[in-house]
Amino acid sequence: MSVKLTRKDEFAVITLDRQEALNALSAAVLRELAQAFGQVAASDARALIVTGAGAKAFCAGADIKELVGRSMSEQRRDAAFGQGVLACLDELPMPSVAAINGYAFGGGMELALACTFRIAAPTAKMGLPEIKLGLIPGYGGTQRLPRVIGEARALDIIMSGRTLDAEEALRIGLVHRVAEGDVLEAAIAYARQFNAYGLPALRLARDAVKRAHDVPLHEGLRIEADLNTLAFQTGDAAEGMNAFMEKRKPQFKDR
Ligand code: DAK
Repeated sequence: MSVKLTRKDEFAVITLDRQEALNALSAAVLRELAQAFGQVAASDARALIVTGAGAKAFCAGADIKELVGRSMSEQRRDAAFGQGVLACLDELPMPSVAAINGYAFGGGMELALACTFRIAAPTAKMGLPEIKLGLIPGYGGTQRLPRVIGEARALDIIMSGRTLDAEEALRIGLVHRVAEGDVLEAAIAYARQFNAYGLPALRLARDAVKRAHDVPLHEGLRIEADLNTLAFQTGDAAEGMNAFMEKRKPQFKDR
């Protein structure tokens, strides 16, 4: 198994461990990831951390050796499958954090982009180098990158295929933090801040923001009003407002 699902305190941790290929995403790894995301979705984990084994790579992308010699219909099917697997990550009921411990290229960067948040090691290197292979990203990179950093920067990165270091990634908003110490510990510490809040409100907030990209402003405002109204119906909202009135800390119960 190249995908390890473990637990660290209240968090699920998925580690890609195929170090001989810099944790590249073979079809088998994608299938294992799909299974692991399903298990995390059904668990009581407060957040998911995704990382790579070893000091060198988070994930060096799709397995290039497997991409060679595919028919057009096989490629189409593979792209849809890979996109579907990363959509499962994007839509988990809890937040997810990519702990980018080294190279995150191509499908590896797309994996990080499907996480809610990204924390990079100072030595991390990121990019979408598919253009150098005569390809374009196939697991969501052309769609998620511009939504995260804007169209102009995304076009620069995708059409040049260049490599970004952690400092640039932080400056342009591709990653949320650069870790000072161990990147996995930093990702867990980042995720821990969400323990103070209820999962339903966290999920509604994330969904409201993400859906903004798909619709014009007036529809987005309606979505916000709907999801905001939904948040009001939760027990957590009653508890949060009561706690404020009673000048005490809220005890959220995720319902
Ligand atoms: N796939 C397979 N093997 C890989 C790999 C990858 N992406 N990246 C590295 N490896 C393997 C190397 O082949 C080598 O194995 P051996 O040859 O020793 O057996 C081993 O990992 C160590 O790599 P290096 O010897 O190259 O290590 P270096 O430190 O010298 O260089 C590097 C590290 C990350 C700079 C270099 O390995 C590299 O440039 N790797 C490729 C990075 C890359 O181009 N990633 C993007 C891949 S394309 C789709 C369409 C497109 C896509 C997907 C789907 N559909 C239509 C379905 C494209 C997606 C991509 O991600």
